[in-house]
Amino acid sequence: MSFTCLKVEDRGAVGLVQLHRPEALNALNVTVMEELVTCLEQMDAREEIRVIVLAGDDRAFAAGADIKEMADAGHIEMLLRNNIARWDRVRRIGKPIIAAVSGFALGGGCELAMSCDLIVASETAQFGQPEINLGVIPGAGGTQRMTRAVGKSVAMDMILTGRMMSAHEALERGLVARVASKGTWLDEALHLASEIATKSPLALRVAKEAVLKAFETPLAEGLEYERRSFYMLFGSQDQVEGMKAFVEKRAAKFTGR
Ligand code: DAK
Repeated sequence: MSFTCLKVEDRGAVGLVQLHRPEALNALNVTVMEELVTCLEQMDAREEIRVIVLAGDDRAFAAGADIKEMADAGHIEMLLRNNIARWDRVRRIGKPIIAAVSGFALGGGCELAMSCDLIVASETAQFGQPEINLGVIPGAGGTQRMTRAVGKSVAMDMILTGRMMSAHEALERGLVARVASKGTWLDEALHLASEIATKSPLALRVAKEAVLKAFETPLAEGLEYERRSFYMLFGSQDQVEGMKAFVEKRAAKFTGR
């Protein structure tokens, strides 16, 4: 399938997906979201792709859901559009997704970045949940994921004022994993993705699931889940190869089996 609002390419084992609607700062209208989830699902299904990088451009990751598209919608229409179903599909992608954020990541854009597994930010990145200025609240996880990422007090500060958070503050608060310089943000994200792509695809998938479990289960249940997942990987060729390679002092070659 070809996409009108995405630029997509393979970089070895890394699938690079770039939102491409620059005239609207990559605002997430129905077309962008539908293309995005379709593309992510396609990459998830391709064995040769091991890690996905989701990016925007220098100026914006995404400045939110498309306000012009929502402005005249009523309650029932919003319900019937069922956009939330698309967001749920992002959540079900099994491969690691790195959000590479430069410029604005606002509203749904910030929520999209937080739906990814980790964020690499350009020093120019600005995160925010400005929905309060539009008379609404975040609708795709902002109140939940922001709170888990930065804690209640800072999340309240962001969501009740609609203020923006700089990349450095986001790093300090734990919202992003790494900050890169203005000219290198995408390369840094791709480099990190390539490094992760050398690991066992099975172990990556299971590790992602286990970390995400931490948000949804009590500790004892999460520990039990982790233990079962750990044992399960001893049924994989990748575990045999990984440990054998260590003993033989060579780099492991993981196949995902
Ligand atoms: N929607 C539509 N168009 C947008 C946009 C947006 N979110 N953000 C920017 N644009 C458009 C502008 O209208 C402008 O288009 P033209 O007027 O030139 O045609 C163009 O992008 C360039 O923007 P500006 O001229 O405003 O550029 P500036 O550098 O002056 O300002 C800005 C940049 C990012 C500060 C400003 O554009 C801005 O405040 N944008 C809105 C940010 C915002 O409020 N974002 C939150 C949107 S609400 C849901 C799930 C999620 C959501 C909703 C439902 N469901 C599951 C149902 C999420 C909601 C949101 O994200």
